[in-house]
Amino acid sequence: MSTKLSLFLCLLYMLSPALRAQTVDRKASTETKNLYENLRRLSGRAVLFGHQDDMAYGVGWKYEEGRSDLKELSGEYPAVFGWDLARLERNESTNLDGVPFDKMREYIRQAYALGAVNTFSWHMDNPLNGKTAWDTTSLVTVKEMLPGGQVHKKYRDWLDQFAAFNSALKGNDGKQIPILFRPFHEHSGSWFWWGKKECTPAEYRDLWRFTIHYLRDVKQSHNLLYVFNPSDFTTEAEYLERYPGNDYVDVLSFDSYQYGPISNGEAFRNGLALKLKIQDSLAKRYHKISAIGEMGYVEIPDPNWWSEVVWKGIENHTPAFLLVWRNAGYRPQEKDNHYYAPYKGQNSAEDFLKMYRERKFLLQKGVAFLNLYAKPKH
Ligand code: BMA
Repeated sequence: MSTKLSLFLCLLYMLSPALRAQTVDRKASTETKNLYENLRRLSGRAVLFGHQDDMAYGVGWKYEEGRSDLKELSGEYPAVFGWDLARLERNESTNLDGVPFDKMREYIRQAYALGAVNTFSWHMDNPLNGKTAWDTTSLVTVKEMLPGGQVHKKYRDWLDQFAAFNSALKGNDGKQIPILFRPFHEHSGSWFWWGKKECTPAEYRDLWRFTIHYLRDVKQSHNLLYVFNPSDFTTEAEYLERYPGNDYVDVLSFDSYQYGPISNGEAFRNGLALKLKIQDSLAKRYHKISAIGEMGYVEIPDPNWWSEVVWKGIENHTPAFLLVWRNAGYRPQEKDNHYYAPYKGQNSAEDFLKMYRERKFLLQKGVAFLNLYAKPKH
C-alpha cells in the first residue's frame, strides 16, 4: 500500500466516528453540536441525573428563589432540567402545571449558566378537538395534522409559537441555549392522542419528520437535539416500530415507572436492564445517545430504591442521563402526594446520597466541570 493511501485511510478512520455521529440538524449551533458529542462520549462513564421543574417548586414550596429539593438534599442542582410546554399552544401564560412561561425561560437561562442541560416535553392539546393531550377519542388527529390535513395550518401555528419561545432562549453569553426536544413522547402506549392505537406507524413517522423539517428548515431553529421516546417495549422490533429514521433522531430514550409495592422492584429493575440493553445496542450501531427520558416511583417508598433497583438496572448499560418526574407534593384535586425526586428527610434520601457520593449519578457541579457546551476534550 502506498504511503499516501495508508495516510488517507488512517485519516478516514480517525474522522469516521465523528462523521457518522452527526446531529439531525447539520447546521446546529456549535454549542448544540458540542453538547451532543459530549453526551455521546460520556455514555457509559457517568449518568447525569435530571429532574422535571426542579427550580420551580418542590414538596411543600413553590417559586422560591434559589430553592430546589435536590439542592437542599445534596448541595447541588440536577444536571438535567426538564420542562413541559403544554398550553404554549393555547397562548396561555402558564403551562399545564402552573409554571409561568416567563419564569421557565429564566430557569432555563439559569440552568444553562450553571452548565446543566435543558430538555422539553410537550403535553400538547389535541388540535383537532381542543381537548387535552390525554384525549384519545379521535383516531385521525395525527393524519389531519400532516400537510393537506384539516388542522395542518393550526399545527404550523403551534410550531411557530414553539419557535418563538425557543428563539428567545439566549444565555448570558448571547448564545442560543441548546435544548433536547422530546416531542410526542411515550408513543408506544395508548394514553395520548399520538399513541399506538391512535395513529399508524407511518402517520407517526410523518408527523415527526414534518415537525423537524418545519423547525429546522423553515423556522431555522438550530439549537435542538431530537429525542425519540417510546415507553414499553421488549424487543428491538417493537422499539423501532415508529422510529422515523437515523436522519431524524439524536437521542434514543424511553420512559419507565415502577408502580405498586416495593416488591415490584425486581421486575422493574429487570425491565430497565432489558430496555437499556436493546436501546444501547441500537445507539451504538446508529451512533446515537442513549438515555432515560423519564423514570420514577411515586413517593419512592423503597428506602434502597436508588442503589438496589435503579442502579442495578443501569450499571451494565450506558445511558447518558435519566430524568425523574416532578415534585408537585400534595395535590388537593387528586388528593395524592405526587413527587419523584428525593428531598431532605425523604425515605430514600440517604440511599440517593450514597449513589451521588459514589459518583454513580452526576449532578450540576459534575457537569459544570465537564463543560458540556465546549469542544469535547477527549
Ligand atoms: C403527569 C403528572 C401530571 C402533569 C403531567 C404533565 O405525569 O405529573 O400532574 O400534569 O405529568 O406534566
